[in-house]
Amino acid sequence: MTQKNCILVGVPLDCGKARNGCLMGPDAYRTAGLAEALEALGHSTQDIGNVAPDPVRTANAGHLHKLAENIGWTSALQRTALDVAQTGFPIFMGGDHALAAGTVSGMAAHWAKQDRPFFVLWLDAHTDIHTPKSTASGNLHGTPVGYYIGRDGFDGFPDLPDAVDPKNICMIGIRSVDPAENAVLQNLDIDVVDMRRIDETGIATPLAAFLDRVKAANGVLHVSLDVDFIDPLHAPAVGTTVPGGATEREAHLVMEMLSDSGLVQSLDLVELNPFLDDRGKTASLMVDLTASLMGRRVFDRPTRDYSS
Ligand code: B3U
Ligand code: MN
Ligand code: MN
Repeated sequence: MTQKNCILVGVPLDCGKARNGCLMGPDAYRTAGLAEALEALGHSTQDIGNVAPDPVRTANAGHLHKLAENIGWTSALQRTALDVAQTGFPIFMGGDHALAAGTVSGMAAHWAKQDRPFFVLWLDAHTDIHTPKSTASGNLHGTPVGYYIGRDGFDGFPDLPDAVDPKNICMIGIRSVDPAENAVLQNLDIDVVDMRRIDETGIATPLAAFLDRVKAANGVLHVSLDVDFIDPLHAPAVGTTVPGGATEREAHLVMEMLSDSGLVQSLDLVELNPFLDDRGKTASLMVDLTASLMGRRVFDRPTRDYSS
């Protein structure tokens, strides 16, 4: 992979759900040696420290958990993404998945200015496509996809500069979908790769088909990696464990294929809760997966072309 200038952005956002701990995520990635792993691969790194949310006051959050704080993070991160995308390859060290409302919408705005089609790979057990009106839990980490595709119901949130086209989204690892999410997904062209499809075809087939589409469109790709994409056996440091997830090997294969594609331009690492980790093993696995995405290989071999 070509050498990148990796901009490490700490996002200690912990307001997308009730269980605390994701605010320690950025420091866990620093402790697990994310910058060192990237530098060992020949990339340059720049850790710009932690972002802070914009101050926001809203009345009447109803059953929504920390609505004002979520809005303040979304505007701050949208701005930050637009800014750092100009100088390098942003790696957003979360923080829970509510951060993706800001990071993905900011990256979409950046690439819209360059007239490049923007695609998102959502690696997650969940589809996170609720709106503040449809969420039953009130946890806004279940809503970022709803925000960045431009669904109604995000009162008080910053205006969306450029909505992501649902046709340009692929979700892999899905195994927990609420009824309201299922209903909206029936009417959208998001490619939802649930665990059944992974079992039927293997994980490489749907990913290769998606990467072919990105390439054919001359597009760029943002990857949003939720810790719970991976099975909790390998990645226990997450608040919402859902059994039956991707294996460590499947997760590495996804990252290696993404690396071979050369299409990825930005990355979210989300939902790591170091308070729940087992001697840092989840933080270390997330660093190793990022290294695979950025070119680490166990053995030199020709780049594999998966296209049909
Ligand atoms: N869909 C559920 C559960 C959930 C979504 N994202 C996570 N959990 N991590 C909800 O609360 O919206
Ligand atoms: Mn998620
Ligand atoms: Mn999830």
